[in-house]
Amino acid sequence: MATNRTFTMIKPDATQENHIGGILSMIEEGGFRIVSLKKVLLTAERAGKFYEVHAERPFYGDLVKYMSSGPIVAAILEKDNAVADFRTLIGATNPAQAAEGTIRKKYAKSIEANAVHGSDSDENAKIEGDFFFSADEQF
Ligand code: DGI
Repeated sequence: MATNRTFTMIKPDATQENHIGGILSMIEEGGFRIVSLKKVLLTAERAGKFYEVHAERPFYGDLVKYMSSGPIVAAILEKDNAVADFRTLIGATNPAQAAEGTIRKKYAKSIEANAVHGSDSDENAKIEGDFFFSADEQF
């Protein structure tokens, strides 16, 4: 498994407010190469499957509803130390705690509508990338 890749989604709030280009620019300027890219409208069922690990959390229902409320942009990204460096670039889950210069500081509206997703491990990056992209779309 490649350890120099991570997976991201630009979430519905950010796509609806025309921040796709701004966020992709921050990603590329942060040194990441875009390996795979697509815009998708998730059904509630697909969103629920993606966030299955959070199924027991109290916010799961709201999260699934939100993530299927509008299109998202899914992408696989490549860079040395991709998972950790991308978590640094996106900032804290809660934008009130996100550092200056991070994507969430600039674009997130709330802890739920927080503009972007970033994988939390190499293993999850692979699982999440494969959730959206077939092998011939990962190059
Ligand atoms: O890896 P992160 O996206 O930073 O955070 P996470 O894996 O802990 O949670 C996944 C998503 O779930 C997060 O991006 C937004 C949502 N979430 C997390 N904590 C809360 C939450 N949503 C609500 N409404 N309330 C929470 O406390």
